[in-house]
Formats: sequence, C-alpha cells, structure tokens
Amino acid sequence: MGCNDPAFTDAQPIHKVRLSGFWLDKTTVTNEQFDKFVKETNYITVAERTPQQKDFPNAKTENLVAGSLVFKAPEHPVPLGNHYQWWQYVQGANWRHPEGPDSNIKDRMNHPVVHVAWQDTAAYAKWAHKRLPTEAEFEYAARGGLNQKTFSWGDQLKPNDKWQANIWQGHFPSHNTQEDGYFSTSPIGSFPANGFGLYDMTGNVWQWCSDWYRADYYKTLRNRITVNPQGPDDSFDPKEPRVAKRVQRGGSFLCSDQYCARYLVGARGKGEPDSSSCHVGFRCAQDKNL
Ligand SMILES: [Ca+2]
Repeated sequence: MGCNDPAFTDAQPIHKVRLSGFWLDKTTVTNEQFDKFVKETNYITVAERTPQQKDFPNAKTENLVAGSLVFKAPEHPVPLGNHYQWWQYVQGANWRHPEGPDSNIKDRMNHPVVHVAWQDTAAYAKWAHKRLPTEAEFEYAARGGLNQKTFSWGDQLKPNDKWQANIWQGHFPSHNTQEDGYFSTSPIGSFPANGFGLYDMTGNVWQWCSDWYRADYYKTLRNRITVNPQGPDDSFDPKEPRVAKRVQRGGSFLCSDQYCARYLVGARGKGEPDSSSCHVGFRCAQDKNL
C-alpha cells in the first residue's frame, strides 16, 4: 500500500496491510440511487442547508448561503498556485443542481452523485446497511489484484492508446480536450473495470473513505503488517493544520499530469467532512460475513 512518487510524501512509506474479506460496490453511488435514499428518508445534504452563524462566527450574514464548490474553467491559462481561479462557491449548487440552480441531473441519473459531504455519505451508507470503505480497503480494491502497479489497471497511463479512466486531458484548468470523452462526470461504468470487476476506482469522482486523514499516518505503519487499519485517531494536514479532514481516494475528472495527478493508485486525497464539491462522490463497502 502506498506510492513512491516523490510528489506524494503522505503516501509513503510503502507498507503492508492485511485485510479481512469485504464487499465493495462495483460502482460509485449514482444520482438515481441517492434520489431513492432521499425520497425514503427526506434527508437534506449539507450543501442544501443554510450555514449557521454559530458555526461561522466570522462570516458576514449575507455570505451564509447554502451552496457548494463548482469548477469553472478560466477562459485563459492561469498560474496553478491559486485554486480560487477555478473553484467557485455557488449558491444553490448541490447534488440536484451540480452547476447551480439552473442545472439539473435529469440526464445524469446514472452519473455519480456529487456535492455530497462526508456526513451525507455516512448517512446514505447507514440507510443502505453498508458502510464507507477504509482507505486500506479502497486501495486494495483499486489495485484489482495487481501488485505494485502505478495505476489500477497496470503501469501504462494509456495502454493501447485507450484511456482507462475519466481524468483531464489538455491544459489545466483552462482547456480540457476531453480526449477521454468527458469534460465533467461520466456515467458509471464508462471505462473498463479493474481486475476485481470494479468500475471507476480511478478518476471520475474522488471517493470518501471512513478514515481520518493524517499526512504522517503511513510512517506509523512502517516495517510491520497492519491488520485491518482503520486510520489514525485524529486528523492532521500540515497544509491546513486547523482543519480536520477525512480521506478521499481515486482522483477525479479534474486530475491532470500538470496538477494533482492523483490518479496514481497509491496516491491519497483529503477533504473537510462538511465540505462538498462537483467532483467528490463515494461508494459503499460491506463486511463479508453479512
Ligand atoms: Ca475527462
């Protein structure tokens, strides 16, 4: 488990884990599946709730509006140091309206649900009598039975000149050539399954895992075999020390070799549990003895 790419120090060292058997959804949870959950439970996602002043004491009242982060491609190339050049908090953006109030999911019912916060995905998993996968389970599953490969399908990014996942081609973030066929999310199962028959373990949308994120967690697991690791007890991201985060895996349609590149099977991602955006979704796991 892990990744030797020098850019991803939080995914090092490579270490061994041993896992009990488990089931993992073949695909990410779709809009259609999430719609069923919401219809049965009247669940309201975090992005649909108006933020409360007590939770954001320094925010101006007029800024306390329900919404979510939406990717907007700048018209011209921009320096990659400031992600606010392509991320916008859009009022009214949520899982039903991925680009904002004027957008809808009518033609995207078989796409992954997005704009779901970690706690939304945990609520769905509980309703489905499932759970989120651990980070170790996700990586084991993503590797599809291959050992120490760069990607979830092998060592070549584009074997036989065919894209194996929905990522970004072209100049990030201003020009997406959509060589793989998709600017944004793709319908589930649009790319080949991996060795375990799982779809979109790489690309399309980031997927929440159950673990807290610590950049130094793998260093605590070196030189031994850890059985069923559940993640650290708390979170620490040196890049944002005061923000607790959960692990995300897989990368998304926004991952490019110029930025992010976290479509490597051992690479890690992270996000605030209350945050949501247009390129983060999830899938569920189940214990094998159920
Ligand atoms: Ca794409």
